[in-house]
Amino acid sequence: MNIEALIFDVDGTLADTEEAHRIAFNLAFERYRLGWVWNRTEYRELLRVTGGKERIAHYVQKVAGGASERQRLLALVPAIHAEKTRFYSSVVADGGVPLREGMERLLHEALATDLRLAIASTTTAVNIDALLTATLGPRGLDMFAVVACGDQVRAKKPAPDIYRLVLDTLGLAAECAVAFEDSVNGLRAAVAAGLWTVVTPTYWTEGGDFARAGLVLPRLG
Ligand code: XBP
Ligand code: MG
Repeated sequence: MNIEALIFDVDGTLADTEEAHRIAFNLAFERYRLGWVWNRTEYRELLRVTGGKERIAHYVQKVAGGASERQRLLALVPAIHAEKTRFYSSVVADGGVPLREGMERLLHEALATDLRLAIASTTTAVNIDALLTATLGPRGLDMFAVVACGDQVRAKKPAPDIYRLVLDTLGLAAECAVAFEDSVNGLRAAVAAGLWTVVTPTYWTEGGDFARAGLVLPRLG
């Protein structure tokens, strides 16, 4: 089978974004006077939970003092996450987060050889729009035939749903595409969807079990 499309994860793969996410989470927690601060060590652990809303809810379960406080905080999660997304997308829109080394060249070379590009991410659409526009210009989003992300699927990574949605939308069998990921959760999702996967770990994901990757590289540059 010929490869007809490249499917990219966003956070950690297209760009090393998690420090910017971490700072945005902490700014939102401060805005809501929660007294929470996620340091790098704790955030690295929390990244095992994919999805920002799910990550905050997971943290609430750990720190809530009792049932009523837990319910009160869980009810606040969507608003806290919306505030976090405002902070994060404004930093990215201002050019605060570059693409990872070699990524822009790969994207342009792939398009030049008539491969289609797609995105399969857990983050929110507004974050992806901000990143692609800030790093690839006003037509950046148009480089991708499919952008599948966030709450478009019920089950987030490591479930294969987001990759299956991309393949279905592209009208391709898994054998006709290659996935690019940075994390164990992302690799599990791509492999479960039948995709041969390249993994380029970051500080946040290095040391994971990438045995089922087709190829593990420190970077694409
Ligand atoms: C990584 C994630 C996301 C980000 C935070 O997504 O799990 O939750 O950490 O972004 P990817 P949100 O699949 O692109 O690696 O707060 O928007 O979820
Ligand atoms: Mg990722």
